[in-house]
Amino acid sequence: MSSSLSPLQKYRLQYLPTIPDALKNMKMLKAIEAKTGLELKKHPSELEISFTTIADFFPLSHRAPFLKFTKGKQALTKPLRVGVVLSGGQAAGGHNVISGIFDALKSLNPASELIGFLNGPSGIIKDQTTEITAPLIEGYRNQGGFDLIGSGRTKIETSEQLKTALEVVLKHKLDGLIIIGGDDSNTNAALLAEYFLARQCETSVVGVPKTIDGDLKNKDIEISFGFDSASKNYSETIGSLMRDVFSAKKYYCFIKLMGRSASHITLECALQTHPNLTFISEEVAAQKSSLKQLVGEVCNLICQRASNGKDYGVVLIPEGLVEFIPEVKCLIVELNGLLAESTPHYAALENLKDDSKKIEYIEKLLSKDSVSCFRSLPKDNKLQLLIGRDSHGNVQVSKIETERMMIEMVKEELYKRTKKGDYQGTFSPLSHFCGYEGRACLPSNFDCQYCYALGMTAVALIKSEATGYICCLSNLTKRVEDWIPGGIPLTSMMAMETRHGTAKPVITKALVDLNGKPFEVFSQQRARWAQNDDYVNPGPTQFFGPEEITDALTLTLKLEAIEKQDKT
Ligand code: FBP
Repeated sequence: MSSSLSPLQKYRLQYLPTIPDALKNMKMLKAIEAKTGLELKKHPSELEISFTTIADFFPLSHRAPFLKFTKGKQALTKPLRVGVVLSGGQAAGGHNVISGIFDALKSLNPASELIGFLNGPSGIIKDQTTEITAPLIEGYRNQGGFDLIGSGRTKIETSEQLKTALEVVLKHKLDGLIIIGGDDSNTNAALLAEYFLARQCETSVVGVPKTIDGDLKNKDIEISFGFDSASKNYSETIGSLMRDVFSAKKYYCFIKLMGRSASHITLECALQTHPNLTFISEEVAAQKSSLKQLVGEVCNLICQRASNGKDYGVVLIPEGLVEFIPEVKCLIVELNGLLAESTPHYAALENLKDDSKKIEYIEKLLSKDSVSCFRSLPKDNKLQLLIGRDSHGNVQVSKIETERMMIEMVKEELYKRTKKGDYQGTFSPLSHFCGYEGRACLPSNFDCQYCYALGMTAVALIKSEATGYICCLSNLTKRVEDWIPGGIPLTSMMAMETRHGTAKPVITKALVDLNGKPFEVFSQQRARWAQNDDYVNPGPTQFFGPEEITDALTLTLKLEAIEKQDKT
């Protein structure tokens, strides 16, 4: 932790998250099969044909029951030794998961120990650890970032890596290993749990749902942590930019929002701020809209507003949009194949220093359709599509400046319309990326409390010797005291997907549901937002003041809860 703290950071160190009633006495917790609160449902093994394949991968853990915690008899607990690792991108609240784990362990038995694996899952493989002590954790309570132990994107999946991980947890005599991560990290947690079980290793492996993207959720996991803080952080920025645009009345602001594939963040920010136009990637894919059509949509908005004397506006663009536009998606798939690190083209392209030569080189390799799509893109975006892939071999959408791409293509189209006499306005665009700042900001009250309770739930699962589970708190739209802690078997969240040509069990990413309540509310209002200036400025995340402001929930969470209730 930096030795300098702002006055607000110091105040936040003192903030005490409210604890769900069910977690108030860790010593009395008892795990039971979920019958109420958490919906009792049949395990996919009883429902799906794909079960045979999932069961093949998880013969020992695929039948684990859903769990929830209730009050049991006070029991003495032996000291527990637990390891924790942060995996993937930052999400506000990560430090509170760790402080929740730490406090829960110490409340069970003051001799319990927590060790942090450094810099992500590679810290397990390389056995790089630090002991998390009371004085150390004190400086990180309610603070943003992941810097207490760092994070990383290494995956533990090869047999060599699994073997090393086993040796390391045995060496540290761990009762539990907590993996704080997104869908891929939790898939790997399930693999690790199964691997340990098969080798009679008693270390429980427990996952915690983390990602600002909000795509690690289902009927039981209501939201991943970090989504609340990130969408509040971005909504503040959007609201302020709107106010500027509305005051100056001469700019069009194109704002790209982080969130990888899913558009949950963009949808939440649109509901909070009411922009003139918002693209939702899932809708673009469903309607099979082409890039030209999307550019046309923006231009229609600009022309119509110009005819009402308005040469300003705000457009929201989800980070992953390009991957959902059919022809760009095909182009990206071709490029991913051509530019995989093992291919000669990857090395050849690396050796070309001149950007135009790189573009020429790749154009020769692309199919007819993809080359025409590639040629239609602005030069900077062509080059961004050629940069290194992520650890899954996919293009890094956060590095593609879709907001600038849109601006360039809109400029061209407006020029044509001006020449035809269809547009007489003035187009002064601004671009903005709401990205990394929303991942490491000071966590909102919601994320502080949610994360702390998730950390405690992880310990409850380990104490119950449950393995292959992800922590779950349900009832999140109710008072924190009424949240219900439980555990969801990771295998119940999996489906078979083809990755790099091989069928693999993976936790399915939750994309925006076009039949869901948040999208329905958005689509009922967007026509009004397009022409009227109904801008809303939510302001910065508040930590002091009335609870309805400090502890406000995202509209996504609220609307999904209403939808769930309507269905029952
Ligand atoms: P996780 O899925 O690991 O939570 O990461 C989320 C995210 O912030 C995405 O929204 C974004 O596309 C990506 O990470 C950026 O990755 P990197 O940190 O490698 O630049």
